[in-house]
Amino acid sequence: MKSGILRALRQAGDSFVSGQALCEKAGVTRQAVWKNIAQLKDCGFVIDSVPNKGYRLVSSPDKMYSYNIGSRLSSGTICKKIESLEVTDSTNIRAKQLAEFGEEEGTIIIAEKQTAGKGRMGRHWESEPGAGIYMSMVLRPDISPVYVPGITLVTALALVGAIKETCNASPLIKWPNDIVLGGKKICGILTEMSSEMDFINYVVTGIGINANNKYFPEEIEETATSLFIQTRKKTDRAQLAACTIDYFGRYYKKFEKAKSIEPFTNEYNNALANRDKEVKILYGMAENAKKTETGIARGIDKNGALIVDTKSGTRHVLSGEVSVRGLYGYAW
Ligand code: BTX
Repeated sequence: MKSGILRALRQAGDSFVSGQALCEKAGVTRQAVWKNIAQLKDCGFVIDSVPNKGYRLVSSPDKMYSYNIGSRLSSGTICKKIESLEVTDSTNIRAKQLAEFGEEEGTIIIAEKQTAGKGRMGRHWESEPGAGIYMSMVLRPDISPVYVPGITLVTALALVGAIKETCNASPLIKWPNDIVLGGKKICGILTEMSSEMDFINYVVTGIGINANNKYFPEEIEETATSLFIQTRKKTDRAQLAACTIDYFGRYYKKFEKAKSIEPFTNEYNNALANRDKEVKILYGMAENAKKTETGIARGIDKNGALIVDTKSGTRHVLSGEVSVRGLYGYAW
């Protein structure tokens, strides 16, 4: 109900919405509107209430309440439900628990704080409370498990689109699962799946966005950055989260229908930070890579593999096997 009220207020922009109109739009009684408006004000929403005019939304708090995000989603959104948590270990872990119990596609878990945010291969994801966006989506794609890595690639495209639209910045993709701005990492994507040989039980795609972080721990300050550090502007986290969900939904539906990343290869390659740059392929765990090889990254192929021209031939590198580093910095 709060989502419906906020949506009606947002749609009206600077204009007032009468109590009666709010009742009709949100499908609730006058008393329910009054009670929910009071609760929203308690949560930090600034709402003008003027007799005979109605209500007007002045500002929203920087909090990831489900209704703060839900009220900004588009009508065809993939999102069915948002669980908003003050603290959790990892939104991916929580999403996987829910998926195990049959939670439907489109359920989204968002947390203000993660105590055990995860990266790939057991790595840690630094999750400063209240500064970043930490969210995971439960998906049940109708595709073969072999195509699941493509979900990470379309998530990257969604992040590029949403950041461009919301933050007026132009990030690039560091294949396969990072978004970079100013040559440093601002987002990470972690896709996990539970499947049989040829059947997917569920997929969970987790997104971490460094939005309003001002500093990073010493271990990652060379490679990590935030939207705030790069643009000097505070990001409206709820708006960016909603925009990311909607971009993702559109890409994901097309991807599921095509059962391939092929329709997106050009767009992806245009956003690829490593394109035509020298890269180092680290086989196995990046930190303890036993074998490395350098070459020039050319883009992704129709399977989402990175094409790298090396001295000994052209490689099509699959994301599960390797990490890729720029030769001169994190991204290139
Ligand atoms: P990754 O394995 O590619 O990157 C992890 C590495 O990135 C770390 O080892 C560290 O060097 C660096 N790093 C850690 N934290 C940050 C940060 N905040 N910004 C930049 N660099 C960092 C990337 O894995 C996938 C991350 C997904 C995170 C989301 S958050 C919501 C969801 N829940 C969860 O537990 N994980 C996902």
